[in-house]
Amino acid sequence: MLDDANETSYSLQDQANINAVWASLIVEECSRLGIVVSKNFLPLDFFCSICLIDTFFQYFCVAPGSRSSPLAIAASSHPLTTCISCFDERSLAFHAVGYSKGSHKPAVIITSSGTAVSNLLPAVVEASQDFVPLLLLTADRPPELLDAGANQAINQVNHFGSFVRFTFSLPAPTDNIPARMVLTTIDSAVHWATSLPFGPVHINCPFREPLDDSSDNWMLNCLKGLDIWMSGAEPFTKYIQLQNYLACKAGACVPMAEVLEIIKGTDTGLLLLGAIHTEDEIWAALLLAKHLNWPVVADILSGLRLRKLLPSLPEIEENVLFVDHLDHALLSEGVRGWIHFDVIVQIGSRITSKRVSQMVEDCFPCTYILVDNHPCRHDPSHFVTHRVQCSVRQFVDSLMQSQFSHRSNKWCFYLRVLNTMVAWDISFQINAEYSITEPHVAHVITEALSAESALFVGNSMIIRDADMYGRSCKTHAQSIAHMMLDSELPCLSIRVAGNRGASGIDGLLSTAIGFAVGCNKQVLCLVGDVSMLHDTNGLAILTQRVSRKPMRILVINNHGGAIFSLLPFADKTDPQILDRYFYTSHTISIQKLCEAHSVRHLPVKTKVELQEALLKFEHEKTDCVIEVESCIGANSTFHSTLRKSAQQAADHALSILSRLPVGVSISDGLFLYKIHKMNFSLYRIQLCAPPTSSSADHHHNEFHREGYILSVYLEDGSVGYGEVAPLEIHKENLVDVEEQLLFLLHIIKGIKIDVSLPTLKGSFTSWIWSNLGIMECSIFPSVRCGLEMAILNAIAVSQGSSFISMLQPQMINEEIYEKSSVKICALVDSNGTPNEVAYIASSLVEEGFTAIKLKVARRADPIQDAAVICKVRNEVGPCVELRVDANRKWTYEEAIQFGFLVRDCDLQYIEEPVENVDDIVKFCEETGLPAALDETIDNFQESHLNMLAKYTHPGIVAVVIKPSVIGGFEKAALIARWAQKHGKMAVVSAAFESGLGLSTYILFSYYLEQLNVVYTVMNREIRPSIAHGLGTYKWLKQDVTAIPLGIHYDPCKGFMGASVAGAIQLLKNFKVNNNVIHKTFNEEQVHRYHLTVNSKNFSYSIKVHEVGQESNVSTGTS
Ligand SMILES: Cc1ncc(C[n+]2csc(CCOP(=O)(O)OP(=O)(O)O)c2C)c(N)n1
Repeated sequence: MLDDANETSYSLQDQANINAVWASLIVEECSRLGIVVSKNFLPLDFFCSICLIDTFFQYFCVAPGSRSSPLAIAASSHPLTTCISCFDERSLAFHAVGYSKGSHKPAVIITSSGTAVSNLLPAVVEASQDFVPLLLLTADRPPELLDAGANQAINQVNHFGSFVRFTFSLPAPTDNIPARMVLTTIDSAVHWATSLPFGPVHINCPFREPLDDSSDNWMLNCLKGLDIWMSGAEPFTKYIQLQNYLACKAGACVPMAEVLEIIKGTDTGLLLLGAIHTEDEIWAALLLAKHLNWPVVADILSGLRLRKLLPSLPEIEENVLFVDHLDHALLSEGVRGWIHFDVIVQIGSRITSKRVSQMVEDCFPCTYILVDNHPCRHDPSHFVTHRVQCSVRQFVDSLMQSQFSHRSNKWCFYLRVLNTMVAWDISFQINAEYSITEPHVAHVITEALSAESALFVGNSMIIRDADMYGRSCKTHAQSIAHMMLDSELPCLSIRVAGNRGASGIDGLLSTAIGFAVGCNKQVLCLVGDVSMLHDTNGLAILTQRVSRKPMRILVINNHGGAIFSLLPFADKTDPQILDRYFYTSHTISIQKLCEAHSVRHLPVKTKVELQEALLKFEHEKTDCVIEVESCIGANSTFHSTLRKSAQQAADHALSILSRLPVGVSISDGLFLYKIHKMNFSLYRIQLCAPPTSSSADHHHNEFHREGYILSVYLEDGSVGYGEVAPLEIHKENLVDVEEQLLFLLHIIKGIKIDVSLPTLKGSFTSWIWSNLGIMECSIFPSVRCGLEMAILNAIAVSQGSSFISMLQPQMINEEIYEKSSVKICALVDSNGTPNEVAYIASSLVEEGFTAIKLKVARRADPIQDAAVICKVRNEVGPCVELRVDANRKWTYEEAIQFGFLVRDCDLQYIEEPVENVDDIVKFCEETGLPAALDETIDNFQESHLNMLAKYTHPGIVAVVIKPSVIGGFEKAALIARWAQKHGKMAVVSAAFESGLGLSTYILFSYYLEQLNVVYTVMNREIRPSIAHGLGTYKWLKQDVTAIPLGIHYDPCKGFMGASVAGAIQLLKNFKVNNNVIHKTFNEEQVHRYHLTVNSKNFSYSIKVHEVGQESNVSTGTS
C-alpha cells in the first residue's frame, strides 16, 4: 500500500498541469476512501470475506467526454481502481447504483458537462430514495464560460436539487488554492454519502483547458501540508462517528424498554420483513423470527421469501411460521375480517404487497414498530407508533436478551393452515397450467438460485409475481447443510435486490449488472420486456465483463406493459387505446438486440425449456439473455384464475377452521386428529355376472368379488371406512395389498392427521411421505385410494359432516343434497348378437338410463362391433348418450375401420380406441370421432399434469378416472380439474367396488360436478351434467353393507341418478355386513408385514417379522 501511496506522491509532482493534479488527488482519495468505507460499513465478520473477493477498492463508472478527461485519465490509470464505461450516462449511473447496492460502497460516476449530467437524474433519484451511496463527479466549464453561450455549458450547480445529500461545486483547478481542499471536499462528500441516511452526493468539477496532458506550469507549494497524506494510505480527513446506540441496550434505554414490554405483552404479533440488504442482517432477522415465535411475512426483498430448505430437516420450517401467501389469503373477505394483529414489528422499509399494507391499515389501531437504520419517514399510512432507528443486528441484539413467553399458538396454527391451503392451491393452479406462465417463472425461480447466486427483480409485474408466487425450495448442497445445522437456523436466504426507491422501469438491466459486480455473486436478473427496451444500453455494459461472475438475464416478453391489463380500468378501456397508450405493445426483437450486442440469447416457450435454460446457464461462463415468451391477455386471465382460486382456498381454510371441534388441542400444529388404530377385513360378495374386465372363462354361474374393508379409528372414537379391492386391471393383486395393509396397520397407530387433507391438492401426498414415511411411488394405488377414503370418512364423522361437505365446505346444504343426484351411465358387456345387445340397451333406456357405455373390441372383427353399435343406436334412438370402450384392444387399422363404420352413430366418445396411445390424437383427426382417455392415465409414470399435457387436442373429449387405479381421490381430483380446465369431461368410473366404494365415488362425482359448475360460470358456457361410470352397481348381488344404494330414475332431472343424500347416509351409518367378511386383521394378531419400494433409480423390499412377547420385541429384516 505504501508503495502505491509513494507512487502517487511521486506522480503528483510529475503531473503536467494543475488539472491533472486535482484529478489525481480526487481519484486517489476516492480509492483510499473505498477501503475505509468497506471497513466502516460492513460488519466485521463479513468484511473479511468481502476483502478476499474484492479485487479493487474503488469502482469508477466513466462516461466519455472531453471536459471530464482529466478525471477519466486519472481514474483509468490508477492501479487500485476498476473502471467501466458506457456512452449512455443514464444506464451508466444506474449501473453505479447497482454496484453500490451490491457492495454497500459508493461507486463513483464521472461525466462530461451538459445534458450528460442531466442524464444522471433518474439514477440519482433512485439512489436517494433507496438510500444508496453514490459519488457524482461531473465535469463542467469554468465560470467564465457559463451563461455566455459556450458549447455544452449548462447550469450544473445544484443540478440534482434535494435528491443529493451533499453538493459542492469546486473551483476550477488552480495552484492558488491548497490542494488539501480537494481532499477534504471528497472526504466530506463521501462522509455524507455514507452517513445515515445514505445517498448520492455531487461534486461539480469545472476544468479550464488544457484538458489533456500538455504541460502547463504549476506551483508545487500548493501541495503544502500533504506530506503525511502522501507518505501514507489513509484519507486526509478521517470521520469518526460515535454510535449512540451502543448505550441503548435493552433496559438501559427507556423507549427501547417500552418497545420490549409491548412485544412481550402481545399474543397476536406479526413480524413483517421488508427490504433487507445484507446477508448478516437477513440472518439477524431470521434469528429474531425464531426468537419471537411470531408469524412472519417476508417480502421478496427481505431475502427470506425465496428460502432454500434442507430436505433432511423437514420439520425445520415449523420453527418459524412464514406466512408466504398472506397476500393471496387476503383476497378472501372472510380472512380480511378475521385477521388482526395487535403488534406489528416491521424490519426494513418497503413492503411490496398492497394487500398486506392494506391489512396493516385495517389492523389499526395497533402498535406498529418500524425498524430501519435510516431516519426517514417510511409510513405512507401514518401508523408507525414506534420508529426504531438502528440496524437489524442492533435491534435483534437488544431483543435476544429477553425471553418471550408464547401464550397462545392457536393464532399461529390458524395462520399455518390458511397459508398451507392457499400455497397448495397456488402450486396446483400453476402446475396444472400446461403452458408457461409468468407466475410459473416466479414459482420456480428459487430452483435456479444457489448459495452463490443473488436475484435482481425488475419492477412492474416481475416483483409482484415473485412476491406473490415465489416459494421456498429444497437444496441438496452439503456445504449449506452443515452451515444450517451449525447455526440451528432453518434455511439459506437468497439475497434479493430491486430498484424500489422510485420503482422506475428505467435502468433496471444496468442496475442488475452493477449489482452483480458489487455483490460478486452470480446474479439472476428478472425484467419485463418494456423495462428491457427502456435500458437496452445496459447490454453495452453487459458486454464489458469487469470483475464479475456471469449473469443470467431473464426477460419475460409479453410484448408490452402487462401490468396495465390487471388494473381496474383495463376492462373499461378501448383495447386500441390500451394497446397504444398503456401496454405500448411492440414487436421489437429482443433476440436481434442481443445479436447486435453479441450477447447470447436463448428463447424459451415451454416450462421444460425454461428449466433447461436456467440449468444450462447456471454453470456457463458467459452471460446470457433468456427470453420467456408470454402474452398480455393470457397472463391477465391466468392471474385472475389464480386469484379466484386462492380466494376459494382461503375461504375453504376458514371454514375448516371454524368447524374445528370445540376444545380441540392444537398443540400438534396442523394435526388435529390422531389415529387410534386401523384394522381391515377381507370380504367376498356375490356378483350377478363376471366383471367386464375379467379375462377368465366363466363356466359356472357364481361370480364373486373380493376386497378389503379398512376401518380407521380416530382417538375421539370416530370411525371411517375405506375399500381396497384390486382387480385384473390393477397392477397389484389381493396378496400384494394384504402385505401392504399389514405394514400400514403397524405404522399407522398414533399417526396424526393433517386438517388440510380434504383439500386434495397435494396434501395427502406430502402427508403419506412425511407422516407414514412411504414414498408416493411405493404405495399401491388401490391401497392409497382405500386409505384416503377411510381417512376422509373418519374426519367427516369426527366433524359430524359428510365426505362431500369436507371436500367442498362452502356448499354444506343438506336441502340441496336431498334434491341432488349424480347421473349414472349404464355399462353393457355387449356379448351377444346385435339384436341381443340392442335389446339389453333399450331395456336400460326404459329403466331410465340416458347414457350407456358398451364394451367393444372383444369380437374377432371390428365390423361386428360396428354392427352392434349401429343396431343399438337404432334401437335406443338419438337422445341417449352412447359411449364405447375398446380398452386399447384394436390396432390402429382396426380402430379406423370401426370408426368409419360408426361415424353416423353419434357416439359421445370412444374410450381408448387404439393399442398405441401415441395414435389416439391421429385417430381423432382421421375419423373426426371424439375419444376418451382411460388406461392412458392409469399408466402414467411421472407427474400426471406433465403427461396430460400431450392430450389437450380437442378430439379428446373426456378423461375416465378410476380412483382406485390411479391412486386415490387426490390424484383423481387433479386429473379432473385438468380436464375441466381444458373443457373435457371428467368421468368418474368404478372398478366393480362394493356399495362402500360406490357411495364414496357418487359423492366424489358430485364434488366434481360442482367444480364443473364453477368453470361453466367462469367461461360463460353451458356444460351439461356428466354421466359417471358407476353403472357397475348392477353387478352387485350381495353387498358389504345392508343399506341399499339410492340409485333410481330421477323424474325431475330425467335420468338415472344416484342420490347424494343416500350416499351420505350410507357412509354415515355404515355397518359392515359380517356375513360377507371372511377374515379380519388387527394389530394384536399380526406380526408380519412387508413393503416394497420402487423408484426410478432404486428398489428395495422390507419384510418384518415380529417374534417373542410384546414386552420383548425383536425384529428381523430380510
Ligand atoms: C421510468 C418509468 N416510466 C414509466 C413507468 C410506468 N410503468 C410502470 S410498469 C410499466 C410497464 C412495464 O412493462 P414491462 O417491463 O414489460 O413489465 P410487465 O408490465 O409486462 O410486467 C410502466 C410503463 C415507470 N414505473 N417508470
